[in-house]
Amino acid sequence: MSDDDKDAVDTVYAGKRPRVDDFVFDRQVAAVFPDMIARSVPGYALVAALSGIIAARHAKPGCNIYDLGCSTGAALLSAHARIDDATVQFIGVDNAPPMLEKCRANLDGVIAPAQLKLTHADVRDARIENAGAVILNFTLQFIAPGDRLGLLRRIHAGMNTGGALIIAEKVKFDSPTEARLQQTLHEDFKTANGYSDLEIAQKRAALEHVLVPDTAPAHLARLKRAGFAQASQWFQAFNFCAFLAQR
Ligand code: GEK
Repeated sequence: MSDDDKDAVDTVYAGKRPRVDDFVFDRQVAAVFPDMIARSVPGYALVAALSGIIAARHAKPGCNIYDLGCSTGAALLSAHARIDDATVQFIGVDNAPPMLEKCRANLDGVIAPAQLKLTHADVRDARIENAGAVILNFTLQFIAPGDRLGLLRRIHAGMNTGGALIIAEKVKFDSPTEARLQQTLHEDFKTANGYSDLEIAQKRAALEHVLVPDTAPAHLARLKRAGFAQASQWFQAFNFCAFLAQR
């Protein structure tokens, strides 16, 4: 991250828009991403930090640690900080060039070039092999629902026995009462972090067709269907959850 961007405040949806287009991870979003995600996703920093701890517990010498939808590299940095082994490879994949550029700027000089591979690709096309841990945080929700099981099966197939898949997601709820409550609390979180009602409403409209959440039980059931020996939930803050599946 350059010094310019470190403190860049997210005002992407602050101005009234005549029409709100679907959300994209473009240059404008990449420039303010750390601020946007910290103020929008309750527990984001904790999830990134704990993902690194979980990845480290599952890393074996010579294995690959993947961050699929790596954005600016927070989870990769966290994993690297806890894995003191020069034979481990850190592989980040993202299909948005501006996000990957930020990621490279953040990781260069921290992770040795020989241990780091950043790939511009759709996670559905990424080659996954010899994986000790795969981090898929806040990214499966952007994949077409019909492609999600296939992606998880490919991750499972590329994972070493004893390896871990870490998934964090926005979730939905079967109960309308709980759905309303959690959405209200999430909006309260955004208000507390300085977003206006207009910003919250325009961002919601931008994400409506782009971010398609599943329920937590649907995540757990699909992880089992994908072949994982065990799957559990280890985090929730309002309508955001994280899961751990082991092969
Ligand atoms: C974090 N894990 O900071 N293929 C590759 N990348 C994708 C795809 C896809 N099909 N779809 C979306 N992305 C990160 C996640 S954001 C989450 C952060 C959010 C990428 C997209 O370009 C973006 O960088 C990331 O997934 C999702 O924990 O903003 O809500």
